[in-house]
Amino acid sequence: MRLWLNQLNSAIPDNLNEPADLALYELESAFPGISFDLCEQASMGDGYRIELLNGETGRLTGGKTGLLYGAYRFIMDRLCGSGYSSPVSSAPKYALRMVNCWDNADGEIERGYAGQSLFFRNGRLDYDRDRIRMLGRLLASAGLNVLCINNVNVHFPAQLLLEDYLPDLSVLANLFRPFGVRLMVSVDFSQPMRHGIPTADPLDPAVRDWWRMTAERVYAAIPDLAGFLVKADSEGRPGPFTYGRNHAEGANMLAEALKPFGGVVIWRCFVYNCRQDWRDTKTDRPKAAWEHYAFLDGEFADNVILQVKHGPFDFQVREPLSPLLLGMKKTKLAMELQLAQEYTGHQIDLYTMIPMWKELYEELPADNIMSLAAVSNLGNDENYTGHPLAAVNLYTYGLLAWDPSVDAAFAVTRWCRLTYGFTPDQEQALVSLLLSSRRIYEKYTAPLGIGWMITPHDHYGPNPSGYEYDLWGTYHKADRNAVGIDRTHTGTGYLDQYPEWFRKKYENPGTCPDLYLLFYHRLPYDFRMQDGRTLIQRIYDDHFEGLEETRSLADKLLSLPFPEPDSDVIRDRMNRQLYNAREWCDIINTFFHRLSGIPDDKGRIIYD
Ligand code: GCV
Repeated sequence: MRLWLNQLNSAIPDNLNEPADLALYELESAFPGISFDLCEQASMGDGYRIELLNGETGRLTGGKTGLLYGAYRFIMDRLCGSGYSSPVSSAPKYALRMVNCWDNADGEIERGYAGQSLFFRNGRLDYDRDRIRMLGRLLASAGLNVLCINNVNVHFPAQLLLEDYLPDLSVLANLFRPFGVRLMVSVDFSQPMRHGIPTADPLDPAVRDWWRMTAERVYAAIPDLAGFLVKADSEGRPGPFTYGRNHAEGANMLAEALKPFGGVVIWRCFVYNCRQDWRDTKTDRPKAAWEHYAFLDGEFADNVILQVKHGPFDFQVREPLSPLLLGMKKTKLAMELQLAQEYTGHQIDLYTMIPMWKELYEELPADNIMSLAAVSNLGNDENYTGHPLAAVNLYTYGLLAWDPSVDAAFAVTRWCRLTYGFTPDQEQALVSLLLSSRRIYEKYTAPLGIGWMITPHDHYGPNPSGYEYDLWGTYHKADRNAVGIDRTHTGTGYLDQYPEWFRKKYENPGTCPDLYLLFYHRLPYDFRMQDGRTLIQRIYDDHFEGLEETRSLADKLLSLPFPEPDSDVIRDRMNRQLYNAREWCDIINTFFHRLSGIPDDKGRIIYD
């Protein structure tokens, strides 16, 4: 098993209590020939400045945690071959660089593809301290600093993290503290009702008191807890709507309780009707978040951050940027990404995400948000991410959260070098395979932004009509003539939620970027794409190409000298990806061929 920074000591001592102690330990054990002078300047926070004087003395200046980030930066730069002829300074763009684990107390992970939880077993906090320290190193070296360890769907007994399990949680917080990682807890909005209070109404004085007292207790045990993460009124979770209150009233009530302790409320905006009747053509699910939140812009307390999924649906391979991220100018926002490959191959198929994140930032001014969050792809598999190459997503996410202008190829190259130490040719081959993997996956799955043609619930493999007559609002409405939903002004009006520059880019099917075409438009199969091909031909071509490119990716990937046991795991997963790509290609092509009756103009095999 190879993790990035495997060049460092595999044991991290138990007795290093401060980030500066850890920084010194990591530096001195990585480079015994260099003596380091660490100078703490509190005002620098997470920022640092590194100098290498005459090659033998290093001087590191930084805030309390900045010293640690500086140490890892120096170590990684040197391992990647940087000379340090002049000083290097850096500070993160976002103060909160968050990882959200969807771990349940029984040890299962919702949408987890790397084994069981690293934190919970049998309903209790129960973990391997060495693995937690190793995780601390991985997170800190990637620049990540907030870890929410429990699922946003708070199933009993996870509520006890704020109650009987609080002492255990505090021990875990102590373990992460030297790594600059602060814990966060997902909370159940109805939790006061476990304590004899008949309501969870956010305006009820008894409810407010309960949360105030709870915050006091929690912060007495964990003074640097980052705050609470909340999924409310979403997919059956309790929330303010039950009491006729809006989400500003709900979030602000918790914010008031956390305020004296410097905690934040991270309030998720994943609210939509998950009991939709497929016959209902008035409701268009992507419009939901805007309808629930846009009118509340400016109403949230200053320690509330709205956490918005990057797209209006749910982590499909291609979705537009959520309109909330462009529209809520008076509200603190975090963008939520998903490292767990729920819809993107379950950490079986290769899928490197940073090219997609960089596309989001082409339309998202980095200052529109003040934080990034990502759903974790971690588990207790030996390599932490199931597929050894899925770790690139955790590492590059950290680099992006530190500096959204980071170059995708630079970030991926750095991960490859720190993990495998290949020759330059091998490294270049791996980097280019990783960078192409997202587009390849996109080609063989649901076409041109339409999404959702995936096996319901499990979300791996094709089932083009699996969600078509279901409750989730995720319809493509393919018939014998056309496919897609018109989301322009004359259709569902979804595009009206965006600023004019954005609308103009997508509203006309003749000029809409082709990869988003079926997200915004309903089009006949003989519609002419900008490149002259018909829509149906483009669908066939993409799918055949996606399968071919997967085959070529497999050949190239499997010729690289991965060490054991990575090579076995990679080979096994690659074979499963090949099977999956073929299923997707044939089923999607057959689906559209049967409906449209239009043959492939290149005469390739479509199974009818
Ligand atoms: C944690 C999707 C997933 C759910 C997840 C939810 C969310 O619906 O399938 O497993 O629940 O998103 O983000 O809250």
